Amino acid sequence: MIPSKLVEAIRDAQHVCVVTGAGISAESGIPTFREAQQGLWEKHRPEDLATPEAFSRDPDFVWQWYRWRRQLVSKVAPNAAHVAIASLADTVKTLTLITQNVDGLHQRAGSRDVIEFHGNLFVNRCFVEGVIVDVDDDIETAPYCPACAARVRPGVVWFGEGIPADAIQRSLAAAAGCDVFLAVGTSSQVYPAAGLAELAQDNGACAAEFNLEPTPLSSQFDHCVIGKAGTTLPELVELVS
Ligand code: BV8
Repeated sequence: MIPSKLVEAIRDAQHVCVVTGAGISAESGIPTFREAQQGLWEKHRPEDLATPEAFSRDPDFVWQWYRWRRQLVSKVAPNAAHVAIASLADTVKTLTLITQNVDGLHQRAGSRDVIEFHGNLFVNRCFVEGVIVDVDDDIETAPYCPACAARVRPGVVWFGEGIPADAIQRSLAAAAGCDVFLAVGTSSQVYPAAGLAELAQDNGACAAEFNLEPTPLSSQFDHCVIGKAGTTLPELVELVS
C-alpha cells in the first residue's frame, strides 16, 4: 500500500533522490549481502572479504569471489524495480539515483548518470596505483598491472576505503537538496550511505523506505512501504504518472 501523501510529495517534487541497496537486485537473482554467503565463501562474512586487508592476505581468494559475482551478474537481468526507477526519472522533474550496488543493473535497465557509491564490479584497478587498468578479468587469479606488475583488484569500494570524491560530493548535494528521498532495498547499516536519509530529512525532504521488512532506520522515515521492490516500485510509478 503506497501512502497517498508520498504519491503527492513525488508529484509536487522538484528533485527526487533515490538510494538503492542489494535488495533491489534480489529479484534479479543476486544474493544480498545479509543472506548467507554461498559456495567457496560461505564461511566468510562479506565485511571480511570486501577489505584491502583480505585482498593483501589472499588476492586470488578475494579475486575469485568477485569473478564469481561478475559471472552471476552477467547471467541475470534487471528486474521490474530497476525498470520502474528508470521510468520514474522520466516522470519527475529531476531524479538523482545513487546505488550502493556494484552490479550495473540500473544502467542496464536504462537509468542514466547513476552514482555508483561503492564502485562497479566490471571495473578493475591496480591495487597499488589505484588507476583503472584494462585486463582480462575472466581468469582464476588476480591479474598483474601492465604498468607496475602489482596485483589488480576489482574497482569497488571496500570497507575502510573512502567513497570516490565525485560520488560522495554529488550524493551529499542531492540528499541535501531533494524534496523526496527514497531508500530502496537497503538495510541501512553501511555508512556513509546510510546517513544520506537523515541528511535529506534535516533539509526538509520527505523520506520513504521501500523494503521487505523494517530496518534499524525505519522509525526515522516518514513512510515505510513493506513489500518486494519489484512490486512496490512499479505500483509507485503507476500512481505518480
Ligand atoms: C568509510 C562494495 C572511511 C564492495 C560495499 C572501520 C574503519 C573504517 C570504516 C568503518 C569502520 N567500521 C565501520 C566503518 C564504516 C564502514 C561501515 O559502515 N561498516 C558497517 C559494517 C558498520 N563503512 C566503510 O568502511 C565505508 N568507508 O567509512 O571510509 C574513510 C573515509 C575517508 C578515507 C578513508 C576511509 C565504505 C563502505 C563500502 C563497503 N563496500 N560494497 C562489494 O560489493 O563487495 S558495502 C556493501 O554492503 C553494499 O555496497 C552495501 O552498501 C552494503 C550492503 O547493504 P545493503 O545494500 O543494504 O544490502 P543488505 O544485504 O545489507 O540488505 C538488503 C536489504 O534489502 C535488506 O534490508 C532486505 O530486507 C532488503 N530486501 C531484500 N530483498 C528485497 C528487499 N527489499 C525490497 N525488495 C526485495 N525483493
